[in-house]
Amino acid sequence: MNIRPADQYGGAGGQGSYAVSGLGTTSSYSISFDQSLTYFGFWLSALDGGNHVIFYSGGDEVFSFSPVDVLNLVSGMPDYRGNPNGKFSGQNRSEPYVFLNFFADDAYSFDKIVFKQTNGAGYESDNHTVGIWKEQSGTVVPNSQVPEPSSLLLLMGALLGVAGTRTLRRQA
Ligand SMILES: [Ca+2]
Ligand SMILES: [Ca+2]
Repeated sequence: MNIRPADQYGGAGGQGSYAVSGLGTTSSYSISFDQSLTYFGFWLSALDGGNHVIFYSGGDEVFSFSPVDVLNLVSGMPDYRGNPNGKFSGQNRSEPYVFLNFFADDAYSFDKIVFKQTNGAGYESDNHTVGIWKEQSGTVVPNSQVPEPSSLLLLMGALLGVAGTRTLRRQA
């Protein structure tokens, strides 16, 4: 994993630094937790076609979220295109910038998250947020929009972050 100062591709708020994968053919970075969690949120910036986030529990994959899933979320919402922050506002306008919230349903949980890119373009992330959720918020994404490599996929859904929406409106 590389840490970069904020630029047009990442850095929440247009300042500080952010995490990004290497730029080789494929690369990844991961976060492991010493307890099981049911909530993860992060600011995904400059989405590319090979950017996948994958959740694990005890070494088993329980959920993955593909670039197409992100594109489905922001379909018809041009405000989520391009960097929304500060001096980088409006740059890289073709790529989505979103805060994603993931809530594990029922008895399911995760203890590791992998950010993986498969097309030589970086996977940028920032403001990693973890916890055990009690109440969901945001725009619920129907499970039908998510492809199904396994039945476990239906146990988690992704929500667009309210905070990201507010940021974009302020910039508008
Ligand atoms: Ca940051
Ligand atoms: Ca990217």
